[in-house]
Amino acid sequence: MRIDTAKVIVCSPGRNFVTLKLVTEDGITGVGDATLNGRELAVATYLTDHIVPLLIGRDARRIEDMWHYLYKGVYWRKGAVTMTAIAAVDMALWDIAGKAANMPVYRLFGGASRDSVMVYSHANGETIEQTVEAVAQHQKLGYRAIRAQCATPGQKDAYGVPKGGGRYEPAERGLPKETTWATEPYLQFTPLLFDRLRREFGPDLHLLHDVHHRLRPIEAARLGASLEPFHLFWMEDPVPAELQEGFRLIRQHTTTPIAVGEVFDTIYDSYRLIQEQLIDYLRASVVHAGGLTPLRKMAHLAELYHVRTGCHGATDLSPVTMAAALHFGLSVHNFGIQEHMPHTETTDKVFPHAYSFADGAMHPGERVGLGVDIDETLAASYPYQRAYLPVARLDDGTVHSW
Ligand code: KDG
Ligand code: MG
Repeated sequence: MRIDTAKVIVCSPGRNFVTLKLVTEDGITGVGDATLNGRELAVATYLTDHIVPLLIGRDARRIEDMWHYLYKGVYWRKGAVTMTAIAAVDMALWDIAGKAANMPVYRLFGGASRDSVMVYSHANGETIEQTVEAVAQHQKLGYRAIRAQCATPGQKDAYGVPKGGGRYEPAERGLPKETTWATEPYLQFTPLLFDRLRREFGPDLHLLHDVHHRLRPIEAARLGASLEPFHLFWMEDPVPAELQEGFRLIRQHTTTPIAVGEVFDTIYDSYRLIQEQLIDYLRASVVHAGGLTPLRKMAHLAELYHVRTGCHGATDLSPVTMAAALHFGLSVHNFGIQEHMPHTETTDKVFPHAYSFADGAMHPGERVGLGVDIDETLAASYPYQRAYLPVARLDDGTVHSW
C-alpha cells in the first residue's frame, strides 16, 4: 500500500485551513489537518517542499516508522511548524489505515472506552449579564460544560470576547490587532463573574475559564485560590508554560484544577507537569503535538499520573482535527473533556464529516477511517486570506503574552 500522491490544500472558508491529502496506489485516500493559526503558509510550504517528496512510494501502513522517520530524520527537532506538518501525515495515515481495515479509527485504538465524548462550549459577554445569558443559551443547546469569558469593566479588550457580541474567532484578517491587558482588575473581577454564574446556574454545571497565559505563577495562585468556592472544572493556561516549575507555586496554593497544553508540540513540554502531578488536564492537540501517534503516548503517560485529556478544539483546528480528536477521546481511558467551538456552515460544507453532537457530547460516527473529507472543488472557491492572531501590550506599551 504505497503512497502515490500527496497534495497540500490551502483554503479559507471563513478562516484559513491547510489540509494534506494522501492517495495510495490502490486508491485509498487519507486526510490530515496542518493548520497553524497565523502561520499557515509556513506549514504548507514545509509540507510541499520538504515532506511530500519523502512520502511518495513509502508504505502507508508503517505509521509508527513514518512518524520517527519524519521526527528524527529532520534532525532539527520540535517546533510548531515541523510538528504540525508531521501531524498532518500521521492523521492521513490513520485515516487510510481505518479505511483499509474497514473500520472507524477509534476501533483500531482498542475500541470505545465510553459511549460519547463530553464537550465544552464557549460563552462570552461584554458584561456579567451578557455572560449569564450566553451560558444559559449554551445550556439550552444541551452543553453540560461551558467555558465563560467576560470583559473586565474599564478594560478595553478581553481574551475570548468579541466586540458587539456574536461568535468569537481568534484570528482576524489583515495585520495583527494590538490589544491591551491589565492584570490587577482582571484578578479582582473574575471571582465576581464566577460567583454570579454559580448562583445563577447551581452547583452541577461544569464551568471552565481560560486565562490564556496572562499571569505570573503567584498571580495564578491567587486567582485559583479566589475561584475555589465556585469549583471550576478547570482554570486553563494560567501562566505561559515554558516555565514548568512555575506550576509548583500555583499548586502549593490552590485546589482549582489546572489545564494546560494547547501550544505544546511534544511530550517534552509536559512530562514534568504530568509526573509531578502539577496539572489535571493535558490540552495538547492532535494537530499541533505531532498527530495521533504521539498524542496517544502522551495520554498513556498521563494516565499513570491521574492526569486526564482535554484537547484543544478551537475553530482554527479544522474538522479533520476535530474528527481525529473524537476518535482519540472516545478510545483513551483517561479522557476528560473535549473543547467544541463549532465551525461555520461554510467550513462544514468544505469538510463533510460523520461526527455529531447530542446532549452535550460528541461521537466520531461509524464511518471508516476518520470519517471526514475535503471537498476540493468547493475549497478552491475560498482562497487563502492573510490573518493573524492579536498581540497584547500593557498600559505602558510593554508586550505581554496574548
Ligand atoms: O489560535 C489560537 C486559538 O486557538 C486560541 O486562542 C483558542 O485558547 C484558545 C482555546 O482555548 O480555545
Ligand atoms: Mg485556550
